[in-house]
Amino acid sequence: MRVAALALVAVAGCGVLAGCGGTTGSGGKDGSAAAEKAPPHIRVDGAYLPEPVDTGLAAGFLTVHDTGGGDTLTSVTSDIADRVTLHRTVSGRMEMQKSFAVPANGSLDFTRGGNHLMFERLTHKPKVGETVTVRLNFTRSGTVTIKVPVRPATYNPATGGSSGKAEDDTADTAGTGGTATP
Ligand SMILES: [Cu+2]
Repeated sequence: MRVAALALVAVAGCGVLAGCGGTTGSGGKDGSAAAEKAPPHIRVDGAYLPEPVDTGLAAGFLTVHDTGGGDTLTSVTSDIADRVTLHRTVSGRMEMQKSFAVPANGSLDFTRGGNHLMFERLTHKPKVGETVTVRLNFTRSGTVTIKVPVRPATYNPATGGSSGKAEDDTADTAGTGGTATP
């Protein structure tokens, strides 16, 4: 079930990126010029949105992978929210960010207890089993549209399931160098 969802996300990402297997073959051997113009390769996986308690707020988690020259995530939009903001967590407190860098050949993680997307003023309360369309806007790669599955509120991506006790602390170990989750 989780595998299928991830595959769906990967396909959705590729559909938007012209360079994702689509146009790379057209230039043949045009060497350096083509390489210079090739867009940075952004891939998003592991995306999920825990079912929120109401229509006020929902969080979103995902990982952005870069296999190009690095990029910057500058904004996010979604059909289900008036606006989507980018947050990081510092010493247990959320701070809104204007942008997030995606390191070259590295990844940018949004995980529980760390960075996250914040969906504000939802059009409706998304339910488990739904998918939410989310558009990620990058400085170099342009807009990457993904389908984000809605998961149970206690969903744990490490196990692929949801447990009664949410282990938020452990989820942070894969994260972004934050050490201060209380
Ligand atoms: Cu937040």
